[in-house]
Amino acid sequence: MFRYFTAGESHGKSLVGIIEGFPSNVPIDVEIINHDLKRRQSGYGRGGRMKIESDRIEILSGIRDSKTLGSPIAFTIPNKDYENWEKYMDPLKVLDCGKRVTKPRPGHADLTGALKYGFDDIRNTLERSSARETAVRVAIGSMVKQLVSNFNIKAMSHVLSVGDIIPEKVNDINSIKNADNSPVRCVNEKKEMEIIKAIDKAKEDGDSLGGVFEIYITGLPPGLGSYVHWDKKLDGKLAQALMSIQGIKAVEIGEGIEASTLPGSKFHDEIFYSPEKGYYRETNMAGGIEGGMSNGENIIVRCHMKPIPTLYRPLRSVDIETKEGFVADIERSDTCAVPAASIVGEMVAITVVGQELLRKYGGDSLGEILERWKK
Ligand code: EPS
Repeated sequence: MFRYFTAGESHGKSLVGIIEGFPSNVPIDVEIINHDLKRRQSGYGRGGRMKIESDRIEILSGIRDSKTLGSPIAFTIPNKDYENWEKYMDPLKVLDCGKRVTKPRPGHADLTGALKYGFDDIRNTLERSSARETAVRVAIGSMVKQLVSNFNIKAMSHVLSVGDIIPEKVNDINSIKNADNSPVRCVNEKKEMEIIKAIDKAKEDGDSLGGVFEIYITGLPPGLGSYVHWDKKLDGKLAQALMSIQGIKAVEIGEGIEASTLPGSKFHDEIFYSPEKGYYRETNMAGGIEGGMSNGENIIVRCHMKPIPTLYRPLRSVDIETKEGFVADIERSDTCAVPAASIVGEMVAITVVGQELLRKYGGDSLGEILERWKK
């Protein structure tokens, strides 16, 4: 089992990641990681910052000759914008406090973070609460994806809706593979146009939009996670990890929302058996998880993201220094980050699956895990 840490401020020198416990002999293609980092940065609706950054990973340890060593993998993703921010963000001496922030933005971590950690400059909170941190989680997920590809386990994501557009389910899950070809990562052409229009309109109005994205994980064996104790449940782990992505307010597994309204006879997936397929279900209302365990069907998770709280049409708040009310300053911001968040979701979900795969089939090297997998 591996664990991981992320560090770094949004306008600091660099983002940092460490993965400890990753098995040895896993081939890692750094260009695949860079490609996934780029996928996160693309997407219609991002703001000016994404024009500055072109994220690339720099591996510092744990990989030699493009194969993991079993030792901690350490890496950085430098922030290009740092050169514009050094005087405000220098770890040893801030030369210019001109960017001191005393006006908390509603919907952000700003006010509560400053109260919690005792700051009179909200920058100390907002730099770390920023979704920029997700670049590190994408890099980690990309390495996990390369690990689980040896077991033919795959993760995909796509955007179902933005704003009040009514989502339509996809019938053919193979079509999700084309999500990268859409600027909003939506594979339904009609919805894609609606989403682009909605983002344009929100931008024009100085507003922001949330939305829903869906993650599929395929190729899973039954039995990842467990029913025996609350903190071993796979659905619980996925929900925790996905909910921790900045802006995510709800996580639905399978038809979790409909489950509360349907009678049992219409919800539960019946079980069949054939010598070729083994046990299988013809429906997947459970989203591939029963009793906190993968049941061998595809895992399906939907995440609901709130609209970005930094608006060009500002909301009312209170200055932490003067305690006076004000209308928030206009700041550079994204209009909609749902397409980017779908990549983060895909990577975070596969990271959980990778951890659970190693928990069940674990070993020190890829070869050892593959041997246990085959048995
Ligand atoms: C973010 C605000 C914007 C986003 C940023 C997240 O950054 P800035 O304040 O520099 O304009 O672009 O997202 C990223 C930098 C990223 O890499 O995703 C925020 O406040 O959370």
